[in-house]
Amino acid sequence: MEDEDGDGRADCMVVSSNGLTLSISNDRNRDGQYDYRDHYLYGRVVRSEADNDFDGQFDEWATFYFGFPATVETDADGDGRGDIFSAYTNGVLSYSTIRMTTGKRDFFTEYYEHGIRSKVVIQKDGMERSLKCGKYGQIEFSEE
Ligand SMILES: [Ca+2]
Ligand SMILES: [Ca+2]
Ligand SMILES: [Ca+2]
Repeated sequence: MEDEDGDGRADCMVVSSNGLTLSISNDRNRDGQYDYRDHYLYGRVVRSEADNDFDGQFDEWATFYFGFPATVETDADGDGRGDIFSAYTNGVLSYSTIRMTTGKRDFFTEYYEHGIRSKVVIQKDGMERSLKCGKYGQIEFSEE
């Protein structure tokens, strides 16, 4: 336990076993509750969770592959379940899926190539619509 600002409360907690770090928790806004945690495997971060609005509930979960982000899931509406799921390839965003509030099975997925949005797929009421993107990632609404 460490208390960097000297207020008597721990701001950082390291959990380790046999000399290997298992997790590090941080209290970034110093309110006495941990709001960021990294999980380690053989000395590398493999997973993290964050409470970015500091309400005591984690709202962002990430996985890492060789130090690069692999997936990030975000709870945008605060119900404790992820609504935005992003996947990365070699640390570069490859696609991002947003669960729409209109229904359980409605999704909005953006695909990326070399970091630029290349395609948008909308799934709604069991129907799928694909929209192409221009070279700057803008959606082109012209029908194919
Ligand atoms: Ca906190
Ligand atoms: Ca939260
Ligand atoms: Ca949610």
